[in-house]
Amino acid sequence: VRHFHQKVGVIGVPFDKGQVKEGVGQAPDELRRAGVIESMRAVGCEVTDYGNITYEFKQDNKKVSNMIHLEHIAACQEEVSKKVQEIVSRGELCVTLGGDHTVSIGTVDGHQKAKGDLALLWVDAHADLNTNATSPSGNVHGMPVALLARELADYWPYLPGMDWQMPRISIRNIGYIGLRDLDAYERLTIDKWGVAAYGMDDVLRLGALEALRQIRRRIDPRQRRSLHLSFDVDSLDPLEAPSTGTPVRGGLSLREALALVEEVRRSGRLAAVDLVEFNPAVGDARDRATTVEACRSVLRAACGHSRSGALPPDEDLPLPR
Ligand code: NNH
Ligand code: MN
Ligand code: MN
Ligand code: MN
Repeated sequence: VRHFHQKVGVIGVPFDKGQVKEGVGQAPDELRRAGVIESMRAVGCEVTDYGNITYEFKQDNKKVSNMIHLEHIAACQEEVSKKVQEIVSRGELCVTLGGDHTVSIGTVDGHQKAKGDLALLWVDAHADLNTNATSPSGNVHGMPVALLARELADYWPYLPGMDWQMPRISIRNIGYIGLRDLDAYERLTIDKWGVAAYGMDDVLRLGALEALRQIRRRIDPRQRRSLHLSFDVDSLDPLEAPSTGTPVRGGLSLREALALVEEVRRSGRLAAVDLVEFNPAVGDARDRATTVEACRSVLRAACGHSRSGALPPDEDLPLPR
């Protein structure tokens, strides 16, 4: 059996203006330095690294209240969207190394433009469902899902610079796993729309894989949508991924997270993966190394590595004598 060589296109988005801590913008290059691209190749993927996304900042005086750096976000994520659309259209699995979680505004938009209907799995301690009217912080990394969801379009004012982005995904095609730190209005939104939102309590009660099975049945009942995995490293327990801006204790073990990513990968419909919120400047060298290794194993799982060795052996492996 000749195994399928998955083509993977990687972009880095060294963007940190969706939140206030320095350092998250260094993550893509830090991950490259640590050899994650080679680790994905070692799984058997044909990986093209398209480098980092750059953008031209257009000074814009129209400010939107309680939305920090919207003008940077609008300009950067428009470029991200274009690049992701191009990579997904080419049939490559698009892997985006963030950057804070605002990069998913661009990646999901680009994926959607390439593939039409998609199902979005948001793995996170947080729901990222605030609007500028409900956000406790004004940080846009807490708002991407609310920008992407069609049903929430009327809750936003006009956003200058964001005309390229249309909220086209139904909130019914968005699922969460790993939640444990929600703001009041996020809870309200989840309840109002009956969002497939699974917290750490659900992971404990059902197990991670059963929770995922239920989510997939709800967000993609006919199992035909292109799948987008948006993985915030703060979904992991801080013991597994300490170098992140807003750690919340009591999170996913790496064991659970890898089982989830392996299962998503096995669906055969995974078209885009975002790995966001790794901040190499948080913690010490050991924290950074722990977090890099967690990121590496998540990316390997997304590329088809299975801990049970389920990949067919390479045809050019020497046979045992
Ligand atoms: N919910 C908070 C906010 O909106 C925190 C969001 N922080 C995240 N999200 N890291 O994933 O500001
Ligand atoms: Mn997030
Ligand atoms: Mn988070
Ligand atoms: Mn081969």
